[in-house]
Amino acid sequence: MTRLLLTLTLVAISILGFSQLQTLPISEDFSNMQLPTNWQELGTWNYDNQNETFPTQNNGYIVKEIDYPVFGMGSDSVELYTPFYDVTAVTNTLNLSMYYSYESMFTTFCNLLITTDGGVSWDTIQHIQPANGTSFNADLSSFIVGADSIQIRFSFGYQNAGSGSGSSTARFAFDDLLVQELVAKDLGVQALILLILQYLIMVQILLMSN
Ligand SMILES: [Ca+2]
Repeated sequence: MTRLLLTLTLVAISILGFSQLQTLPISEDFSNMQLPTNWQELGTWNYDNQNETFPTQNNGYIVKEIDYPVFGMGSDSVELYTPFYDVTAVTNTLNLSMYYSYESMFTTFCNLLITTDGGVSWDTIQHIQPANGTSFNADLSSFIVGADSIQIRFSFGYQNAGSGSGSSTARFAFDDLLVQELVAKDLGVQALILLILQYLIMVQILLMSN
């Protein structure tokens, strides 16, 4: 019942917040060691600043540990939502990057999701796989065709976790989330370099022919 109320509250907050679009980029290094302003969580996430290799781990990162569920059956998850961001002005590649560690001693899932309709439906950007201190990139361009806004969501949990021991845990930590539009390279400079190279090749040919 409590969970249902939490979910309904979150949906209500989402709908209210939907009209207050943020401006890209999404740039979060968790330097306040607390839930960032306008982010929402379902379940409690924690914060740490040690034992990782993230570029800004020293100022804090977000982390969640899940203990092995009793009997390994049923399901549960913790969710984390960014605010809504305006993507109407995006014309180039919209890229997501982040650093993360994910380890699990029983069957869990860790999904990176995106919505473009205010949280009514969600597309999976990536089923995150267990890895120790690695980085991740995703091109979001195909998800935002015709969209006005995006919201990113992390969903970490288990469903029918299977066999294991009572002391098993799963852990997901991430940091330095950046969602930004990649600016096209300066074609003027590229053209100039190409022209110089062509000139040098021509000079070389002329010298060789003499
Ligand atoms: Ca950090």
